Amino acid sequence: MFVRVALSAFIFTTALFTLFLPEAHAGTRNSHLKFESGWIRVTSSDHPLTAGYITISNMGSKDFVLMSVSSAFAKMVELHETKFRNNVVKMRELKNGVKIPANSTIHLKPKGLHLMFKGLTTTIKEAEKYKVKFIFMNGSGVEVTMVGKRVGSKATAEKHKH
Ligand SMILES: [Cu+2]
Repeated sequence: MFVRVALSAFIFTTALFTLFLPEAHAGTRNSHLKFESGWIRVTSSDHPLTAGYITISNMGSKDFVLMSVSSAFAKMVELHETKFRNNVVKMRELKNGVKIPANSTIHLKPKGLHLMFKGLTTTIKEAEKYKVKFIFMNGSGVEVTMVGKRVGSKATAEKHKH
């Protein structure tokens, strides 16, 4: 009986840990980072690109720089920022990465910072899960599960062109 309770408590703790820190195995250098609400805009078949969004918190005392992102379902993933000028949307690739200062949170969200998945090899479907790897300047990587989501009006989606 005791063993059973202890075991389920262990499983519960492990599940919680996994939920908050996707790669929080003992000794992982990335245990200071938390990834939340990651999602990818759904696509119709044959569509070659889409955008992804996520919230990343750095709970450590050192800055992190997100350098690159990769996934099995896209040939290339770029870090982009969106700027509006005279109602025209402009995209810029952030080749030097995105800084996540110590004790702060960054939000990749529509009309702001985002991930640009290019050369999609699959259709992004609603509620489906996709694994995406985030690589930081110190060489560490974290695999995060992101979910396909349908959001916004058609007009918004069509503005997202490159
Ligand atoms: Cu973009």
